[in-house]
Amino acid sequence: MSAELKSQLVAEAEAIGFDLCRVCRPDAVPQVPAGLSGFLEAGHHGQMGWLAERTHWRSDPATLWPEARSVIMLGESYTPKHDPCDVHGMTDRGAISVYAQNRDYHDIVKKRLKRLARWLIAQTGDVTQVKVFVDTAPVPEKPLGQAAGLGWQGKHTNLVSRDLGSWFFIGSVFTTVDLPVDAAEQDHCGRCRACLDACPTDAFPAPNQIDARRCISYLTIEHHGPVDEALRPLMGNRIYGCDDCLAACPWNKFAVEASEMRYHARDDLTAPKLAELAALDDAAFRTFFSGSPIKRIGRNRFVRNVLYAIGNSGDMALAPQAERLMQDADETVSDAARWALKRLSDVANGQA
Ligand code: B12
Ligand code: SF4
Ligand code: SF4
Repeated sequence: MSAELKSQLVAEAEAIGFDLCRVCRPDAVPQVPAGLSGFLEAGHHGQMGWLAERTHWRSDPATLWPEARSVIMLGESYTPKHDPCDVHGMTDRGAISVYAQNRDYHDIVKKRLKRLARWLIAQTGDVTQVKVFVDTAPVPEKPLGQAAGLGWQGKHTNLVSRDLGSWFFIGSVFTTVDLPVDAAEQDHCGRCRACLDACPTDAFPAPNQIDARRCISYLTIEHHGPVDEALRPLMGNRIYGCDDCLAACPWNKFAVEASEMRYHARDDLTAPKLAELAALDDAAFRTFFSGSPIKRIGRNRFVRNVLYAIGNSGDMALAPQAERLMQDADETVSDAARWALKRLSDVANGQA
C-alpha cells in the first residue's frame, strides 16, 4: 500500500482528534510473553484475574486476529490545566485522578477509532476489514504503542511521549490493509527515577515493573473488599486512581493542555468534599457519576475509598460521616468506617 494512503491516514487521524498516529506490525512485540508471564507468576496482578485469561492474545497480538497486517496505534492527550497533586494538601477533599475528572475516555476514544476505521474502509474498498480496541481487550497496548513509536515504556511502565509526556490514552485499529510501518521509539528515561521515587506505596519492585497489588490505582479501582490495613494510611486522600508517578515525569513539561474539553475537570471533581461524597447512596452515586468512568466501581467501593481518605484526613469534623457509615449494609464500607474512626482518634491522641 502506498505511502500516500499512510500520510492521508495520519492527516485524517489528526482531523478526527488524535494527537499521535503511527503504525506497526501485529508481530512487533516479541518481548511481551516473557514480561507478562513474569508479572503473572509473581502475582503482581492481584485480583485482576482477567489479565491471566486469554494470555495467548495478550502476549501475541498476531494471534488475536491472524488476518491483520497492520496495527494503527493512536494517542490522545488528556493533559490537565492544573497540577493534579495540589489537592493532596487539602485533607477534607478527595483526589480523583486526572483521567477520571470528566467524561469516560473509553466512549470518546472508541467513537474516534470507529470514525478512522470507517474512513479507511471508504478509501480502500469493502474488502478491508478492521477491529478497534481501547483498554478493555486483551491487547498489549503499551508495547504495541512503543513498537509503532508513540512513545516508550517509562520506568513507571506507562508510555511516555516526547511531545505529550505521560498524559495520553492509547487506542488501536487492527486492519487487513498493509500499511508502511514507523520506527519504534527508544527509551529516553536515562538515569531519571522521579516516578519511582514519587510512588506513595512503593509499588515498583524494579524499574519498568509494577506490583499492582500496591498501586493506589489498582487498590481504589480494581480491588474489591477491604484493602490491606498497612496500605490504607499511604493512600492519603486518593479516592479514585492515582497520578503521582505520571505527574513526576520531567517529559510532561513539553505537554500542552488537551484540546478535548470533555477531558478537562468538572468543577465539582477537581477537589470534591469528602463529607459530601461519603453521604452518597446508590442512586445519588449513579446520578452524580453519570457518564464518568467512576460509575463503574459502584457506590460501595467508592465510599470505601472515601472512608479511607477520611481516616487519613486528621480532621475530626469528618468523624460523624464515618460514625454514620459504621452501620452500613455493606461489610467493606462498615469496616472502612470503623477503621477511619479509629485512625482519626489515634491521630487526635497522638498515637499514629
Ligand atoms: C491492567 C492495567 C492497569 C493495572 C496494572 C498497571 C500496569 N502497569 O500494567 C492498574 C489498575 C494498576 C492500572 C493503572 C493505571 N493505568 Co492502566 N491499564 C491496564 C491495562 C488494561 C493492561 C496493562 C497490562 O497489560 N499490564 C500487564 C503488564 C505485564 O504489562 P506491561 O505494563 O506492559 O508490562 C510490561 C513491562 O513490565 C515489561 N517488563 C517486565 N519486566 C521488565 C523488565 C524490564 C527491564 C523492562 C524494560 C520491561 C519489563 O514486560 C511487560 C509486558 O510487556 C491497559 C490497557 C491495555 N489493554 O493494555 C491500561 C493502561 C496501561 N492504563 C492506562 C492508565 C492511564 C493507567 C493509570 C495512569 C490510571 C490512573 N491515573 O490511575 C494508572 C497508572 C499506573 C501505572 N504506573 O501503571 C493507560 C496508559 C496510557 C499510556 N500512556 O501508557 C492504558 C494503556 C489504557 C489506555 N488504553 O489508555 N492499569
Ligand atoms: S499510580 Fe500511584 S500508586 Fe500506582 S504506581 Fe503510580 S504513583 Fe504508585
Ligand atoms: S519520571 Fe523519569 S524514569 Fe519515570 S518515566 Fe519519566 S523520564 Fe522515565
